[in-house]
Amino acid sequence: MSEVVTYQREGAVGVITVNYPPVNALGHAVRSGLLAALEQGQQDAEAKALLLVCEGRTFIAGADIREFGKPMQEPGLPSVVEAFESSDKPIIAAIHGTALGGGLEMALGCHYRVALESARVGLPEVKLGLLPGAGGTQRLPRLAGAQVSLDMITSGNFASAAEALQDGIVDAVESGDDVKAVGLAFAQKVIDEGKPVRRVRDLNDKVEAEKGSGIFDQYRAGLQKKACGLFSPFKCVDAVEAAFQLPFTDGMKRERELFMECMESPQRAGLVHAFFAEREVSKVPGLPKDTPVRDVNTVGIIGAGTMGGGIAMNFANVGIPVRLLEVKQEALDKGLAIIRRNYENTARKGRITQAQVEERMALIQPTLSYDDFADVDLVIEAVFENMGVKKEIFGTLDKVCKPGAILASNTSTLDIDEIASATSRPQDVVGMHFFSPANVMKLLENVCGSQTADDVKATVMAVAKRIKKVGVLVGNCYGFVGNRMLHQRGAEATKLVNEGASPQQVDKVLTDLGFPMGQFAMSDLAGIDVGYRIREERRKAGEDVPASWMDKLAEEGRLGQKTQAGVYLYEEGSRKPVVDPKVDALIAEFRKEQGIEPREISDQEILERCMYVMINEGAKILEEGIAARALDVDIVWIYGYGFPAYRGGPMFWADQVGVKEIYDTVKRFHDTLGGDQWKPAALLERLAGEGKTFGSL
Ligand code: T1G
Repeated sequence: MSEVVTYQREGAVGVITVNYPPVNALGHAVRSGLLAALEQGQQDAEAKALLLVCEGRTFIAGADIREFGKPMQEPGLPSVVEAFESSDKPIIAAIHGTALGGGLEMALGCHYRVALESARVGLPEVKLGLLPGAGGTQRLPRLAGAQVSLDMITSGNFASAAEALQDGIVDAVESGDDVKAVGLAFAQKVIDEGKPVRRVRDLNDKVEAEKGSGIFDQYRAGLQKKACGLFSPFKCVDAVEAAFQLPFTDGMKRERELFMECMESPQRAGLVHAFFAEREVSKVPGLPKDTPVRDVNTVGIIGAGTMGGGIAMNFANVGIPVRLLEVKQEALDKGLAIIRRNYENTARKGRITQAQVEERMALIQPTLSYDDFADVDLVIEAVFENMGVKKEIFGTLDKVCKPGAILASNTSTLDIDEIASATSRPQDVVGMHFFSPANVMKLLENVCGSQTADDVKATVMAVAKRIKKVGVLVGNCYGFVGNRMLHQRGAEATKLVNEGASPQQVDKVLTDLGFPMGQFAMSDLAGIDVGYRIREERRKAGEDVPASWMDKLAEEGRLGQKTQAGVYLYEEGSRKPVVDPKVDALIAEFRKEQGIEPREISDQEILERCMYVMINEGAKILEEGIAARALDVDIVWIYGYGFPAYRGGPMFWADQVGVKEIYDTVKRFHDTLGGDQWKPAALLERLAGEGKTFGSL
């Protein structure tokens, strides 16, 4: 008898119960257990109908993703679904929580489906680089038709129980939270009314009616823009189309072929890695899971600019009161107006109600006085990147804030220890680096100073979860993890342009890799003056920072999108970068001044120099312990900089390219180009020598 799937008759209903925490995933034990329980139900003469129900938080949430990439153990899921569908007793699935992927496919193999009104259903396989591989592409269209099936399967979005009822995916929706009672009542009704064994595979009206419709080609055309380099959405369309072209059995064979193509793709490997990495980052090595966290019931934010305002919204969105401090009333008014405008825009798109706009605005209390920070639990400083200003603020906070208040800086590069040195409580000081726009970007780099207390680390990681961010705990160095690597990529990209590449050529190599925007389009978004100011500060501090053609842009007032001209031109109200011949001329002029003879540079050299310098920096970050694991670096880049999740993040991608290949190239660049950035990281050299990967760390 299986521990994870049990059979017990209640009255005339044979109840098959799955209990495999945390989400009743269809691992091998569950698949075998389901067949065993089904067999018992078939043999049980007293059972006139069978009920499939789950214990715990949710109905089956899909195949067990941890099994992907390993040899598949029989019984495979399609055969389990088929066994249920072939039962000569009606089988009812009772759904609570989220019936997803293989879980919904199990339910579609049953003859009736009843859901709690709080339940949701979905086929999110496409988010893992896959497609529904246990009949979902063949059965869903037979209930819901082509459009609903294509929308659901290519987006991976969940549908509410009400939507599922409307689309014919479930037969009834019931209130309450006792899913077993609801299932038993529905099963008894099926018995009392003598309802037949209704196999979804035999329902052909919808697929007959839409045979030959042009929807599939239209859908493929539409996906060209939306798929962002992913190929499994197109395979999803092919699989669904087969339901309208082939008999069920042949359609299932076609689905299997397409599923296996996706399963074997590097995109699936990347997306599955990203799925688990996003969950692993919150489990910080060396920080016990039961580390206490401090209460955070009120938050003080210093600075009502773009970042401060965006940060304030994150807390108001989840009902946490915020005190927003500025030095001048007009700055406060401006900041609040921007916050309100952001909320009004969201309400206009129907994502929140006007009442929620007002509720959230009411939670953001403006103030000009530090006295209002006396009782806040967490302060986040979000003023401009100047160490002197930050130290002055933290000195004031040290005097004003209550003992135990956490004092955080949103600095994107500066030294947390130096900031903490302005206080008498370095153990309470931490970095909380949000990414712009702070109310949108999911990444939160939580930066530990050398004296930051463990409960402060645990608290800011818990805060990240509460405000729906992906928190990554990182160490303290210039640029932490993300910006430290980005800085190297930016420097290399700028040199490539010095040497002969154009900004648009460099950017295209990066967007072809899957980034949403290239290095220079990003500079235009952030503001050319941001980098310019940092270089000027470092020159003033006596560092040898080479002249850059980008300095000329800043000196000519071409600051990027905000001036409609930077590396690129921007039409009024447009964010689309347009190549400007004047910039090409400015670069040519700069090369002449520097005595540089431009040369043809290949896309491959651009890719290797932009990406491998990042990997080498990532390896240094890992060997210095600034990031605990390669997956932390991957998540920083996926959620902070739009690194394509289907490539798994920079370190996962490096493993796929080949660590040895990268090491050899980095070594070659060190020999030919020179510079510390090309000095191979010891870790990179070791892994290459041992034939190991970053994932093996
Ligand atoms: N397999 C294995 N583990 C899973 C899992 C899964 N499908 N889903 C979640 N977990 C783990 C997760 O790693 C975490 O573990 C814990 O459960 C809680 O998850 C043939 C091939 C269900 C909406 O894509 O969307 O079916 O960190 O933190 O925020 O066609 O998990 O606690 O150790 O995310 O409440 C299709 C993926 C698979 C669903 C719950 N199914 N999961 O969210 O909790 S492919 C999916 C989710 C498939 C078939 C194909 C979410 C959730 P730990 P969590 P949550």
